[in-house]
Amino acid sequence: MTATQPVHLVRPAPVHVHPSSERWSVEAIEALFALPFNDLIFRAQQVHREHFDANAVQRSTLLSIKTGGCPEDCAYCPQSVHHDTGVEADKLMDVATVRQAAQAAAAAGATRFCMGAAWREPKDRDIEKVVELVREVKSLGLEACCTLGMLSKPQAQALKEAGVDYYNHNLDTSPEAYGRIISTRVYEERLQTLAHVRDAGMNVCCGGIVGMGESRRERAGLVAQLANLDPHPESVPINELVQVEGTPLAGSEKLDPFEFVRTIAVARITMPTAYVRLSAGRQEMGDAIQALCFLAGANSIFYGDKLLTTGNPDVERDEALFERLGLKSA
Ligand code: SAM
Ligand code: DTB
Ligand code: SF4
Repeated sequence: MTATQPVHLVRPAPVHVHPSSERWSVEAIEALFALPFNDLIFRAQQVHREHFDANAVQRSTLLSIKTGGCPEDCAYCPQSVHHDTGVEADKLMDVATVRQAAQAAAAAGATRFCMGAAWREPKDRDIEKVVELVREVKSLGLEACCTLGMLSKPQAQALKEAGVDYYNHNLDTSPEAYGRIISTRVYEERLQTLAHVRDAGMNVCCGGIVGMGESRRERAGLVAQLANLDPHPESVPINELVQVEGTPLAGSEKLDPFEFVRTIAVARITMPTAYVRLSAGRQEMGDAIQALCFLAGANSIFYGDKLLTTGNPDVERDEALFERLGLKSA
């Protein structure tokens, strides 16, 4: 017998938790991505357990309140007028329809209701109508979230006053990859809206999409942008590209599912107090990969059988998965 500890008893190095103000370099994030899978997941679990109940998952339900006809050319999006996807352009939904959907979401167990609109940026009169919808959702005891495109400062303030708890505005990919995906706006404009949301006092929900043909370095670049927002977002949706026929990204090479799980883990480690949401792409994912995502620190999902225009696992399947994994609602 030697004095050396058997390998299986050697503990990984202690986790260094970065305070929110500390900047993450792309290289440091790439180094996390490059860890052996088990070490990465272990570190993510450690960080997760320091800040959250490891068995609680928050549930948000989405509703597309204004579908299609969007002037932006986001290469992933079925709602852009630039792509022929068969998604029809609709007008803004009326209050009664939204109330009904929100009631159903609350009854199914969602705690947050997220209203999405296919706008580049809302007009002031759109905001007036959305304010009415927000009041309705809040009156049901749900948290309200909106994702309406770019906002001016006063528009962000008006939403905050109406009771919006979270504003979702994704950076989607790294600054370097952005121009390959969207040509009708620049990264800086997204950052500007995020600043307006923060200044107005709403919680920031900001994440991105992986599986768009980006490199690992570019995935690390996206996470660095998110983690270096000061403070980092309270909610971080990690979407896997849902490939929609007619969009330029349909037919992209599918991401290795373990790389998706790694992205979740890296988001958890770099944004310790954020709700990391396992977002679009769950319908195409097996239960085992979803379970790994929860193990990697995902603690929020979109809940209900539809995202905005594409499908999501139905409530029964999610209830069964929660039961099998011993997960509870946050
Ligand atoms: N128009 C607003 C905007 O772009 O901010 C709000 C709605 S937009 C549909 C919200 C987010 O949905 C996008 O930022 C993107 O991250 C996500 N998304 C859109 N199409 C997607 C797809 N096919 N797969 C995965 N995520 C998608
Ligand atoms: C987010 O990050 N993902 C959601 C929500 N925020 C608005 C949207 C996913 C959309 C997936 C494609 C669709 O259903 O149209
Ligand atoms: Fe429009 Fe948003 Fe879709 Fe881009 S992601 S095309 S801005 S709805």
